[in-house]
Amino acid sequence: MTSLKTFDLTTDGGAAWTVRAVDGPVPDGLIDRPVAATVPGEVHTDLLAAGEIPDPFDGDNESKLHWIGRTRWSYRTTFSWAADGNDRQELVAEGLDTVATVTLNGQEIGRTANQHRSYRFDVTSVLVAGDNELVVEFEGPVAAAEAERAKVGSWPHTNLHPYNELRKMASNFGWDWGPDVATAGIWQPIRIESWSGVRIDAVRPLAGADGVLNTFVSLAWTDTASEYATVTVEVGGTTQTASVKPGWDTVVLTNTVPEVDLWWPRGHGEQPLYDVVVTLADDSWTGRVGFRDITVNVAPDNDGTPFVLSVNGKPIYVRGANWIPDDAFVTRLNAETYRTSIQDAVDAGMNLLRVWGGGIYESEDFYDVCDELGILVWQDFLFACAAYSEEEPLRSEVEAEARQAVTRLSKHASLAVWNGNNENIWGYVEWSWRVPLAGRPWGAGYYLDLLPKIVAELDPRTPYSAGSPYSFDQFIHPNDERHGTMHIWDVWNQVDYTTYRKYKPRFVSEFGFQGPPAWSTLTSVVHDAPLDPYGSQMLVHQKAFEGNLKLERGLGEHLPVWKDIDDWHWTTQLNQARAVAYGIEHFRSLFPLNTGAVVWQLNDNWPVVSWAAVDGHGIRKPLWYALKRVYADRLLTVQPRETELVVAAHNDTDNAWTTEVTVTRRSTARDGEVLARETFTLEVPARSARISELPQSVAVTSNPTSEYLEVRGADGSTAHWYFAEDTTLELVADAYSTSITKTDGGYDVTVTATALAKDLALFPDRLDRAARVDSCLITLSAGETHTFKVTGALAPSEVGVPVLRSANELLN
Ligand code: BMA
Repeated sequence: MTSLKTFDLTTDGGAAWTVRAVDGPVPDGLIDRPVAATVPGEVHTDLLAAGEIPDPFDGDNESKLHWIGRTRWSYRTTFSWAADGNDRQELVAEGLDTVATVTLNGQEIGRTANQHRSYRFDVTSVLVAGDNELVVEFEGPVAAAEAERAKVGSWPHTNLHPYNELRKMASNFGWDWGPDVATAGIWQPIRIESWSGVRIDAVRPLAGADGVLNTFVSLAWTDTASEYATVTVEVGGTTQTASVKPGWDTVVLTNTVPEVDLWWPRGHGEQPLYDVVVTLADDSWTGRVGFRDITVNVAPDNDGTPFVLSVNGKPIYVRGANWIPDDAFVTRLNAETYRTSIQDAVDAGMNLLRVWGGGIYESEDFYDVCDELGILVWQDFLFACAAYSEEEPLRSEVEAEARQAVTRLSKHASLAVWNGNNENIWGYVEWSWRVPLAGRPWGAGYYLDLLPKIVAELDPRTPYSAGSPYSFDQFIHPNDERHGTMHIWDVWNQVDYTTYRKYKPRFVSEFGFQGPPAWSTLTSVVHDAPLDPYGSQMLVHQKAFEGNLKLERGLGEHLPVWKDIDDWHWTTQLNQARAVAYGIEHFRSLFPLNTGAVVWQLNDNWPVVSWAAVDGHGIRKPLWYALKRVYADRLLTVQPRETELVVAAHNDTDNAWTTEVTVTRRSTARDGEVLARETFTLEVPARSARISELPQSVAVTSNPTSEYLEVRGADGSTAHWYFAEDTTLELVADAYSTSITKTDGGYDVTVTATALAKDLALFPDRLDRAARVDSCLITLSAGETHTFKVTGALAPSEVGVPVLRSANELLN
């Protein structure tokens, strides 16, 4: 006999929770006073909802709320439970953040110290019929991390707090783009499971391109269970059944789906998904799989070490972005917010997101959307920019969390890479850790031994990489451009973005450049008067080391230093977009030597000046539009080679690309006189690149500051080349005229150029926070027209600088 009943203890399930500050640097009147709480949730959002604290994102509130991370918090609920005849009752906590003591009816039933795993406590002898009281008391996370450091020793880390002492999301303690809002709470569902006999403990359905699904079902039995259990797996019209002897903990069932439809990343095919249903008496499990094979080829070649991701045997050029937790308060995220943010990647032409190691093992919602939309996921294990103890108690926590994460996520069709850590191997090699480490282990045992073994055991169909960056050889510098994955951070931190062209990287898994969020996003939280990059609230929302300095130095010869705050905003947004696009055009021009670019970073977790393409309010920055252009399936770009100029064309589609290309050398002056013109037929086979040398007639000029190249494919593909940086380019100040017409729900803003108009951009959110526009960074030659489609309110008389911008007026 098997029976399983679930008793939901979340707020959604009807349980009423409170949270109370137990002790710590708590403001007057709050100590010991219960406040209504949401479960799953976290203390910051509870205090915010109760009106006990102001918005942590606003102004300079962040530092005023640091006491929360040093306070002990107690979550409490009471519930009535009726005996149901089952033998065993267990409290299942899917996620507790982080150092907690769990007490039921006054009796301690467990202690936890890992946000990244779930817990199951036997409460059979503690639960009573009638009223029960459940209390989960959390240590202040900052205090707990410091206490752990005092106890077991210090390991090198970046940023302020010793986040690497605890298994808790690193960026919750603050990062160079994120607020320090170290929090506590019951961040995942919590329930009581009451059962007899046998139940399903975990399911790992691993599907391959051969149509075979191997489903590993773990079972849990009570001591008295004596009857065989029947496990059934159904998928794609096939059914397999096994009869399992009491006490057996794992059974594997193999279903073969005939004529299976393969899952592909977007741009390479469809994303068929198959429901898997596992049943065992009245317990069941459902999930979805996609049938596909994924490999990463890192076998040395004559150029070094490639990093080629292949799906179903077909190499994939990776056009990706790094993903950080999508809200500093992750419990506010849901299926809808994930879908919106992942759509930002899809609409920009991306096919991969890298879930960065300072965040979380992403949610089912995240992976479900990626499975459906064909976005490959590279999941880091949660180690970032630090050394980590390999001793107890951390070691066992790492193993437990890794086993759970791999078990939970291995089913997803989109899961493409497990990666050991973010920059820790690089850190060991270059960041002066060896003196403070004094010979102690620092995490290599996880990345090179424990984690690959766990992946090989539980998810052998998914490739493993020891770190990012990594050269796939212990004796080669982990960030060597010739080998494996590379992070390019000298651009932004030290050198001009033209340095991107000095590299010939096999695969770039991080590179990026900062810019401010949308004006409406910025001014909703920064209230300095007057607004200034160095204003006190602005500096709260610029976390990067010497960030303002790097924004200014990053202008190089490209753009002039701003005259006022409006120009600051536009100039730095524009420079960010150009810098990253410059890098990607170069990387793609190296195909097939280069096999991927993963930009830092797609998203933000609050309103901030950062590397993100989409800001904390979900507004697409100019960078996002630049990414959409350079991540197009077919990219046309002009690149310098040794001594000549070439047109580099990368055709990342399954069809040959044939088009007439016209290259015109024109004047930047009014009417844009045509000085030379050449036409050639571009033929690029499927998934290939072609380099075409440009004829001297167009490639050479004796007037670099007043001429440019316009490259147009008959199929609409476009590229431009400038012989001089904007700071010396002779751009006409009033290079366009504007006309505005009302549409359903918005306006059409049509711009007509009378001379070269560079990087036209419209920012309707400056007039109406809710207004959005469909395009950005449009370059027009004299006579050309572009219509910006705006949804939202607009006062036509206000559509001028700073709402409508181009590079032209920055220079005049
Ligand atoms: C990389 C990332 C993050 C960081 C980013 C920007 O090192 O891995 O740690 O936020 O650079 O500095």
